[in-house]
Amino acid sequence: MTFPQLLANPYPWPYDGAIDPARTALLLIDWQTDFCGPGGYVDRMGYDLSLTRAGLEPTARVLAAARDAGMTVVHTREGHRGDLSDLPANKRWRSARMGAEIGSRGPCGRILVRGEPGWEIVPEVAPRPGEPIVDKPGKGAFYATDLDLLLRTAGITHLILTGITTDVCVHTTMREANDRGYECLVLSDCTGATDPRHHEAALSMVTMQGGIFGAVATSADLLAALGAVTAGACA
Ligand code: C5J
Repeated sequence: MTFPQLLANPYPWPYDGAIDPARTALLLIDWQTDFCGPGGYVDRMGYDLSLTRAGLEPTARVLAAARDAGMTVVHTREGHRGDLSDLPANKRWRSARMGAEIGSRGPCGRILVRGEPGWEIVPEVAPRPGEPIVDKPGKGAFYATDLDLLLRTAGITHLILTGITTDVCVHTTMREANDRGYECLVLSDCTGATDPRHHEAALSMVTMQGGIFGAVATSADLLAALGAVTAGACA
């Protein structure tokens, strides 16, 4: 079963016709306590958590619809080895300047270290058994991971991106994916950034030059195309 192209900016998505769940993956990027939970990395840096948490509810609805539609669902987590041997010195230095040194101990365990409570994906969008989780040391989910291999082996050509943060890990991953030929859709209300201006700018960049990296839509647009009932709908 396929689903109709959806209303998106700057073109109906995807470019090549119907949405085919067999060739489409939903990416959930870094929905970790370190980026959207109290006591995590972003909180320790002093940013407003409501900005990075804003996309959680719509993402949970999209996740349910994608699972129902039979799409591949892939989760990612940013984090480093316990001995920090995969942590570039400049990344560590910059985080220390913000009072949240990666690898140091905080209320959610060691910041951005694999296996620590802060590194875990938050319950609202928790992976189900069998859904791949890609652990990445950097911003882009393709760098130093097997994501491309997983997607190509599964026959995936189209990606729907959600996650945090819009301007950093979501954008880097979308750019990497676009260069690899994946047809990308970013869901504007299923992302968030530590600065709302950067969120808006990052979304705007996707749509320039006729959709230089792909297209942008809302979760409601996608749910409508998938025929899912949106929250607040009445009989
Ligand atoms: C950041 C991310 N912002 N997941 N990581 O450092 O966007």
